[in-house]
Amino acid sequence: MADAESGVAVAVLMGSDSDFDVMKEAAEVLGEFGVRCDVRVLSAHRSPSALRTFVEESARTGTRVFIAGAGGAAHLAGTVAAHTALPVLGVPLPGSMLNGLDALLATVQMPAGIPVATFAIGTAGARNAALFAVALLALSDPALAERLGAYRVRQAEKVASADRRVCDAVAARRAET
Ligand code: RP5
Repeated sequence: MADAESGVAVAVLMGSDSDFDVMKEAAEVLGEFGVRCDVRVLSAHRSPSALRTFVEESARTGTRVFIAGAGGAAHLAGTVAAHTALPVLGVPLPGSMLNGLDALLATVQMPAGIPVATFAIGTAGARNAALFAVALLALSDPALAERLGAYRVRQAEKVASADRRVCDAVAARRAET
């Protein structure tokens, strides 16, 4: 699932180490699927040269998908997309005075021609971006596609067992009255 040269198919980027608590969820999901990733703090505003160098170098050495999480005036994903035509998945992060709504709008409102796939604010977005990266890689990796299918089955089983628990609890309550 990764290029032989680097062995790393996905880069998980964040604008600050204050983003790590949320963005580590993306790395965890990728790990569950056996997808190796780089995890880096690189800022569109504070370290633009380092960001550009990283994007260009990692695209050259085999990275296939970039996940970029940032809060506030969140330009990280858009800046990554400006430097590569590979898929860029943006995760708006909370933590600002506007609780991530600013980051959501900054990430999603890209000009036509430079796309960023934008996910939910926060942890759900980080986890879903990782799952989406897995889905992209699975297009050319049947073993990974199988693991993604199995993940969906396990998820549905958890919902079914939650449903049984709730139905039992409701039935028990009704029997008491
Ligand atoms: C953004 O500004 C970062 O992605 C982070 O979410 C936010 C605040 O950064 P720090 O001031 O905590 O470093 O660029």
